[in-house]
Amino acid sequence: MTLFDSEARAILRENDRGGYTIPTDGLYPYQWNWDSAFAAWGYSTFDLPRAWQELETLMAAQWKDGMVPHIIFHQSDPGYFPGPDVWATGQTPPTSGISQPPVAAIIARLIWEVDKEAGHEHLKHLFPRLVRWHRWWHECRCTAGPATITHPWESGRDNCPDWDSGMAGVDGSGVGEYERRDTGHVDASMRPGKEDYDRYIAMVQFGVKTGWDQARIVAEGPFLMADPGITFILLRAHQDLAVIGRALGEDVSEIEGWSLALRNALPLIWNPDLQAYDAKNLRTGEFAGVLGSGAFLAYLAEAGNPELDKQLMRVWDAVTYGIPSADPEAEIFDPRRYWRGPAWPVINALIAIGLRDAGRFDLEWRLRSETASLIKQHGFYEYFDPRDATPCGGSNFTWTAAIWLTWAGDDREAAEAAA
Ligand code: 2M8
Repeated sequence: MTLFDSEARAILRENDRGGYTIPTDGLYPYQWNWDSAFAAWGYSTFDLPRAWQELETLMAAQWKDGMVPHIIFHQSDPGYFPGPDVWATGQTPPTSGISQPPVAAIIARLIWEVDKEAGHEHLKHLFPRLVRWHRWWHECRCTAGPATITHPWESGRDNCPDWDSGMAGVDGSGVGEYERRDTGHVDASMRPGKEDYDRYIAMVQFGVKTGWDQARIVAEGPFLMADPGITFILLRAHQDLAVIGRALGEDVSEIEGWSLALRNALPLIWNPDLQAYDAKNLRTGEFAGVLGSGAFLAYLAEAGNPELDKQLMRVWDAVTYGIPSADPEAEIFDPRRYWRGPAWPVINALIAIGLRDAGRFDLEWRLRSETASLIKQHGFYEYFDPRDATPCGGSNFTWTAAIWLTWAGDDREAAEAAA
């Protein structure tokens, strides 16, 4: 075990709040949906029972309609805004009113593969819950074909240029006074602007006004965009959930049906002008017209193609470290601002799973060594400037530690030398 491995483990332990793990102390003091799934993957390298517990705590917050919320506010913390009183969802424990990228089934399968026998009972417990969540995605968010989001925060790639066109249609002028907390923890130049926050809060206030009626939010809400990132994650997650179901002897035909429907919808998010998958504003019918890292999650769902390969190599070769979250050759590129340019180790790990599955080991290795280099130079930060590795956002970050333990820290050369 290297020093980095022990440091990564220590970060998970320090961020453990008893059954759930926060992303980082201060900036994000609650349980976040996909962060928690990545934490579980990290624990699976040294504490399997704790890995399963993390997923179980997450799924225990599932709503009656099947949605698994993006934040679970186990205990109140004035250091984060917007907190449970702003979301006002009436859930116990309090939660937010939107979801987040459904990586849990992908990660449940990975953890189960570490020890299938030990995982069997846990999977039996999780499977029906995951099926209900995936059904929620299919019925509440995939009605137009691809997966859609009702708030940029639902995408997990919150401040991406992908959402600019949808954000432009949101009126944030009447949200009233509020005090942001994020800029008290992190340099404001690395976070979204005030106008962005006004709009984020306007969308939350709309949800509250409908009593979090998801059908109304989709039909009438201020923001609705098709998200390539979630589409590919959900597609991969459907496939992995079907694998889990088959292993448990369950009938998986419904899941296979969701999977097929989603794959058939992929042409709807292919933008021929961009020569890539693209987000689409479903309120106007227009493509976002910007290349973001969500497009490259196609590799996770075996949906890559030669045109996308060209785009991948163009944006990747334009920087030094990993896949940038926005196109470095586009005007909107902002290399240190949250999701508008930086490289995110966690997104690199997801893309890498797809590259590895497709046998593209050289690309996977390049992505892994560049990601490892970011962490080795500066530690377990939330995101990094892809040109010069400047660490950005929160430190001692759970998902960065987790992907170090599960992927980035794997030293292929040492393993080859030892073999
Ligand atoms: C970021 O999002 C939260 C809102 O959900 C925020 O900025 O306050 C995103 O990077 C999101 O993907 C992530 O899950 C969360 C916690 O790491 O932080």
